[in-house]
Amino acid sequence: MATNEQPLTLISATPSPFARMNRIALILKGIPFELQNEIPWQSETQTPKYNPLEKLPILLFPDGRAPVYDSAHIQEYIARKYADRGPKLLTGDVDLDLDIGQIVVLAEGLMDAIVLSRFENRRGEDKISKPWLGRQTRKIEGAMRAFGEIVKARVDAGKKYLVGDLLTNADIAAVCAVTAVDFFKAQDGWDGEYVELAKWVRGLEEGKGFVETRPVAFNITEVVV
Ligand SMILES: N[C@@H](CCC(=O)N[C@@H](CS)C(=O)NCC(=O)O)C(=O)O
Repeated sequence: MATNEQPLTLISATPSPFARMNRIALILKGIPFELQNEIPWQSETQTPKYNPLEKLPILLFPDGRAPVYDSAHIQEYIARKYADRGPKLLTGDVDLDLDIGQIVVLAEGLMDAIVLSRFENRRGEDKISKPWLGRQTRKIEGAMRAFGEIVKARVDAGKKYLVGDLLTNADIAAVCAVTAVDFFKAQDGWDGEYVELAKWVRGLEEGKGFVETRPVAFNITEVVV
């Protein structure tokens, strides 16, 4: 690390699996950064100031250039910009990186479905749309089935990681999404159904970057839906 390196700022939320991906990458690469924890659903949040989509994570630069948002976009930037520090997180091979990107997309879709069903559930029994909730549940179950199959195939092949032989953005995204299923209680009994997946996630969760970023609940006091 350059001694005079100014820290980046990551707008984050303590339970956010999206922001967690970026936090893990920054920690693993040893990049100085500060966390600005927000509750993006509350009126006092700074999030809309930096992202018209009003979502976090958002990466702010010390040189004042435009903020960058969307976790996958930030994650790719971290991997490319700091390719010479810590684990590479991308392979540099176009086809393997396509596989990594696909797993990141699957993880993001799973996390989106968890967030949507969580808020649908908060609407109150008389307002919940059962078909909408069912749609999100199908996505969650489908993504978990896919992760179960992906991980089983890799474990059966004697591989520790999802793509190639080193830790990548695919592993980080998968762990963040699957642990969010647990944290938000989005699918009961998945760990009994996908035993290899549960074991694989538990193993990575003990590593540097993962331990420090385990999700922590926050308290939304305003009505969101
Ligand atoms: N596609 C976005 C999704 C991020 C996202 O949904 N973040 C949540 C917090 S976990 C958020 O800020 N939601 C506020 C909103 O949707 O208005 C990303 O990957 O960064």
